[in-house]
Order: sequence, then C-alpha cells, then structure tokens
Amino acid sequence: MNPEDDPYYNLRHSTAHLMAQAVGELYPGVKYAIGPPIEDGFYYDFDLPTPIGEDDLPVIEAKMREIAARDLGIVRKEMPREEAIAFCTAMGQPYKVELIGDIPEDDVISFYQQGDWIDLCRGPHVPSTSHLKHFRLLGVAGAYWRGSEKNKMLTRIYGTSWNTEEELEEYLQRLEEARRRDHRVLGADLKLFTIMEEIGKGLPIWLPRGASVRRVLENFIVEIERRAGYQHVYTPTVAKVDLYETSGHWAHYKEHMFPVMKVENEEYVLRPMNCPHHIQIYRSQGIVSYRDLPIRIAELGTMFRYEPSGTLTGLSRVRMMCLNDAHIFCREDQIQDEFIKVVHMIEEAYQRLGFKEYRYRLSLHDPNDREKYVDNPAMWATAENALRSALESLNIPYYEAVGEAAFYGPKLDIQVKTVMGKEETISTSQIDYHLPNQFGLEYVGEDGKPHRPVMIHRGVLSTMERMVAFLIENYAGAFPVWLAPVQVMILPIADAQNEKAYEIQRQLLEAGFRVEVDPRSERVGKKIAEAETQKIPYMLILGKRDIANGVVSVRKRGEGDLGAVPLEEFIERLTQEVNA
Ligand code: TSB
Ligand code: ZN
Repeated sequence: MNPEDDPYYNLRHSTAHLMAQAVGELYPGVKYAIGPPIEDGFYYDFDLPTPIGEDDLPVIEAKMREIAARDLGIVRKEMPREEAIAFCTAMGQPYKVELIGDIPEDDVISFYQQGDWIDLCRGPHVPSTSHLKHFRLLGVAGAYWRGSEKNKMLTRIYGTSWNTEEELEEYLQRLEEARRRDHRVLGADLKLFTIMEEIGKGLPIWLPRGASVRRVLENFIVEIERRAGYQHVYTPTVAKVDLYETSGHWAHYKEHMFPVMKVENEEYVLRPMNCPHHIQIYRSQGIVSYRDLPIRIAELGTMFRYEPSGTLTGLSRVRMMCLNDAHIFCREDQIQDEFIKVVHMIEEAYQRLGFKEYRYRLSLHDPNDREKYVDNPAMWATAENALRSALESLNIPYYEAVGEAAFYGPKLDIQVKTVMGKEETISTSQIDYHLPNQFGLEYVGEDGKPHRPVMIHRGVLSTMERMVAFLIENYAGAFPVWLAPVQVMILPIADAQNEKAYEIQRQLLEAGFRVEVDPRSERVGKKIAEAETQKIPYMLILGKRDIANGVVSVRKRGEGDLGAVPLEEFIERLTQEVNA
C-alpha cells in the first residue's frame, strides 16, 4: 500500500502509531516491530511483556481516544544513521535497529514524534492526533517477525480507521457480513464441529453433521481416485524418528513436528506427512519393473503438525489433520502426463464443488534458505524445469512465489481466499527427486538396469479440515443437496403425525438420504424457521390432510413452498438433484 494510491494511507498509518503509543503507555517495555496501513485498516506488531487477547482491545482503544484528545502534533525528525541506531538501541527497540539496517545507504532516516512517543517511520502522517476519530480495533493474531517461522512470534493487533463515522459504520457492517460467513461462526451455529479446550488447541471434534459432510467428500474423492487407478492404503500415524532422519524431515521440517516419544528403547514421532510411509509400501513390493509404473498410492492420511497456537484457525489451520493424499511413483518420462492428470483431477473436483475463484501458484525454492531447503541446486533445477514444462503444456495462468516450495521439491499450489481475506493453499501437486534418492528407490528399466523413480506428491481436496472450512465459507453454510449434512427435515404439524413422519424418514433413509424428523410439539412455523436457519435444503411438512391424500408438502430452502407431491415423486426429484 502506497501513500500515492491510497487516500486513507496517512490516516491509517497515523492510527497505527496512535495504537502503538497507547500500547506503550499500557504495557511499558513493549518492543515495536512494524505497523503499516493495509486494505481497509492497519496493524501493528508488538513484542509484549505479557500476552494479551481480544478482551484487552477496549482498554487499548480507550487509551487511544485519550491520546487523540491530547491533540499532539505529529512531527518529523531526521537523523544520521549511526545516531538513529544508537537512539533505538537506547530506547530498547531491537526490531527498529534491525529495520534501520534495511534502509538503503543513501536514504534519509526519519522518525515521527507525537508527545513523548516516537517511532522510526518514513511517513507521511496527519498533522495531529486529534485528526484520528473514527477508528476501531478489530482483533489480535500471532505473526512472526519478518513473516518467518524461524523468528519470534509477535502479537499483531488489527484495526480500522475512516474519515467519517458513517464510513466506519458501513465498513463494520461489511465486516459483520463476512463474519456471518466465517466458518468458525457457522461451524458452531450449524453444529458442524467444535474445539474443546479440554482436548486441546487445534484438535477439532467433528460433530455428526460436520462428519457427514466430511464422509460425503471422502467417498466422492476416493471414487474419483479409484477410477483414475489409485490404490488406497491405511498406514500408521506414528513412525520411528529414523524414518524422518532418512527422509530429511528431521533436518528440514523438525520445527513443524511434535516432540519425540520414547517407547521402550525406541524413539517415535507423530507423522507430519504421509510420504515416508507410502515409500515403505513401494519398497515392500520387492523388485518393481518399468512396466509397473506409475504406482499411485493414496490414503486419507491423518498427520500431525506443530503449528504455533497463534496461527490456529478453526478447521482451516489445525494440529491434527486428515489429508486427501497420494504419492505417485513414476518414470521421468511419465512425470508430465501424471502431473497433468492430477491438475485435471483437481479441476474435476472443483467443478463438482462449485469453486470458481482460485489461482495457481508455482511455489519455488529459495536458494538462499539453506535451512528450509535441501541443498542440491542441480536437483532443484531439474524438478523446477519439469514442473514448468508440465505447466506450459497445461496452458494455465499462474504466478510464482519463491520460498514457498516444500523442502524436497517445487509445488503447484491452488490458492483461495478465506472470507476474512487470508490466502490459503487448498490443492497441491509437487515434483520430488529428493525422497526417492534418500530411500534409494529403484525400478528395473527396459534396459534391465536399475533406475530411480520420481515422486509426485499431491493433495486434491487438501486436508478434510481445511476443505470443509473453505466449503462452509464458500456456501455460507448452505451446502448443495449432495453435500448437505441433513438433506431433508420432516416437520409434522402436530404430534398425531409423528408416527407417519418416522415412517417417511425410514423410507428416505432406505433410499440413501440423510434425513431427520423434528418431533417437538412446537408451532410448525417455528420448526420451519429453525430448519431454515440450519440451512437444510428440503423440508417435508406433514399435516392431517397430507397423510389423508398420500402426499408430502415440500418446502425448499430459499424458495419456499413447492406444493404437495407423492413421496415417490419427491424421492425422484431428490435423486436427480443429488446426482446432477
Ligand atoms: C501432498 N507430502 C505432501 C503431500 O503428499 C504434503 O504434506 N504437502 S503439504 O505440506 O503442502 O500439505 C498438504 C496440504 O495440507 C496443504 O496444501 C494444505 O492444504 C493442508 N494443510 C497444511 N497444513 C495444514 C494445517 N495446519 N491445517 C489444515 N490443513 C493444512
Ligand atoms: Zn507427500
């Protein structure tokens, strides 16, 4: 965001400063990182002496209003580099010292001061704190210093700031709208999932309705994979540490793994990925011929990742997850073809799921990051070239991101946006020359000699957790009939119709649908309203007259009354819609 193309730049940047000053007065000893304006608002990252949460925001906001009312002039000060470094060091602001190091040699180093508070800053700003009136603090999140998980996790406070009270109100309303779609809110309202502190952070419980959606998705993708020649397996969710030492996870992925468990005199870890297990399946098959390839091993594989608590988000970022995973072992001359098939499978799935807004990201390694990435420039060149040429023949638009590859190879990631505006990876397809090497995988070529296969790692639906989070938001909880956890709710008008309602439920269950009865002695109007709030696609209303006439009165979510039809006709309609 630049001052030139954002009319709110100064206002929001100044409000970020105001917040930082307030935090400084409330939490002496706070260390300041960065605090830029962003779309619709601003944030500031703090290294705080005590942890804070959403509950503390009103106090900070009140302090901000108090400081704004002091009408402090905001003044620019320039300083020579050495002086600036000494100044920030004396103030106990190590992040600022680091930031000064990033400023190009010839650039002027400037500070902005309001009252007794001062911050390293390029500016510009509004003239005085009294210009800041129409703001609101919105949330707290964890954020790594410089965005790298190798650095300390800081506390990020988000806020918004506008020129008028009307603008602010309008924005808050827009936000409220987005929040209504937030999968965490809908997940609770629609009884899809819950997270219990008693069990632990990032460890969601799938309630019956959420589990239903998940089961439908699992069956859906397993069937697509079966047709495409994948073989499904089950493998253990733990393994010996040695396995991950061999794979390279121990060297490059350890900080994402849970700590080691000692069992008798062996060491085990919860697996953060399924690949090494699938590699063992390849190895267990004895001699593999070039004619046997590709071998496609698939699993709805449960895995565990140590994600810092500040990054956990409902179902979309968790610590235990089930990935729609597969590893394709193939010859080099098969990579392109297999890769293209994976992308087509992703597109097929998205079409059925109704996803339209997504972007392809080519995720490349960062040659300067020796810790994250396997150090083998020739291997990276081969893998990245193979991926690029597959992309070329697919002829799809994509953008590139350096430093987003897996430690073992480049990826094609499919990026989507959550309702809260965060970009996330759903599907991924990755080319890997590293793991086959680590495990010494071989096949016998046409020439009778041993050769090394290449691996494609791919997840089409992502983890079931992240996929369901995304689906909830995508549909605002109103799942299409084939995915809906409860497809039909039967609403008897009076108790006298309950028995018949259960009979119809049995018939519909037999026909393969997910159906519930609401037998409570409530007004039917109230039962209808509740089923609407639960976003159930079909309601069957059952009165005395319906039973006498041998029909059910059908209501559709969002459309209302569709009239009375014999049950068989309704079943036919439903079957057609589910299979459409
Ligand atoms: C595709 N070894 C590969 C696999 O064979 C792998 O694990 N790739 S991954 O690390 O990119 O993860 C696969 C997908 O899991 C990601 O694209 C993302 O959609 C999902 N995912 C990753 N971390 C989390 C998490 N903490 N919570 C929910 N989903 C996650
Ligand atoms: Zn893998």
